[in-house]
Amino acid sequence: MKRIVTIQDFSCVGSCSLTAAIPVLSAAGVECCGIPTALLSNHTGFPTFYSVDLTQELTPISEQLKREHIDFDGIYTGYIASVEQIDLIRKFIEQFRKPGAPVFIDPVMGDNGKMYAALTDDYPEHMRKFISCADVITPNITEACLLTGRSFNPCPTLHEVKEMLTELCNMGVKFAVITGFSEKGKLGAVGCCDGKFTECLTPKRDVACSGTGDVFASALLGAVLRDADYAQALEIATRFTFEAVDYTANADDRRFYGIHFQPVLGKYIQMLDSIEKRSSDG
Ligand code: PXL
Repeated sequence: MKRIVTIQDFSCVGSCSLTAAIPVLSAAGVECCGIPTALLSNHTGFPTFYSVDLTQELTPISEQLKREHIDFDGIYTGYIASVEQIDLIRKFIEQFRKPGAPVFIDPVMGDNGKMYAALTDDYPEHMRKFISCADVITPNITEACLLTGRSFNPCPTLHEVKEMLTELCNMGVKFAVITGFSEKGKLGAVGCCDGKFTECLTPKRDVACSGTGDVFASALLGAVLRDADYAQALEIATRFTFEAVDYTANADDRRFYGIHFQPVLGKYIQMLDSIEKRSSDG
């Protein structure tokens, strides 16, 4: 069984970050260890939140894991609470990275043209440097604009998205993916690896729920760890995220704060099983 480590916050309520990554990667059959960067009562999209910063805990935890010779088949970062934490996590990656084990950075910074409330103005510049150590990154449109130094455009054309992807790959990333691209009433993700583009669009639902990007990134990593190629992984992550958003849009008990991905995890497992079937059939 593969074992990865994900470094991001634990938001008690909100179906995001660790509470999305751990179940999704577990459904992929991967042991998902979690190092929390902060403990929050609820994510920062709510009008108020209570937060405990865990910056001081990151180094002792990583030293302890080294002492026990624990290693990982992948490293995945999500919401990082400060620029100081970005530097500590870069060191963690340098120490724990191993050949063939992907480094996934989801550069969680904002959405709908706005940075998340708790992040500082110098954060995008630090994130821009940080992503150069990643194999895979998964910004949304807002984050891609921040990383490439563009002003926010909510509806970029496919051509503009491809330009941003090319710039992101030129920063050192192997597979760059931009989520939340929409065209002709459809919504999905576009990726670029070695100058080749891949995309998957699904019907658009009129619902915005937190955790969607975290579910997508976790599902993409799960598929890569199940030996999907990047294009297959992008398709599975997009289709699974659509199933979760669709379920959320139709749920009677829908609350504004979180994606209901849990009821459709079974569909994700089926999609992953089909990768192995496709490769054994062909
Ligand atoms: O889902 C992204 C996310 C993760 N973690 C925290 C957040 C957000 C988005 O608001 O506030 C703490």
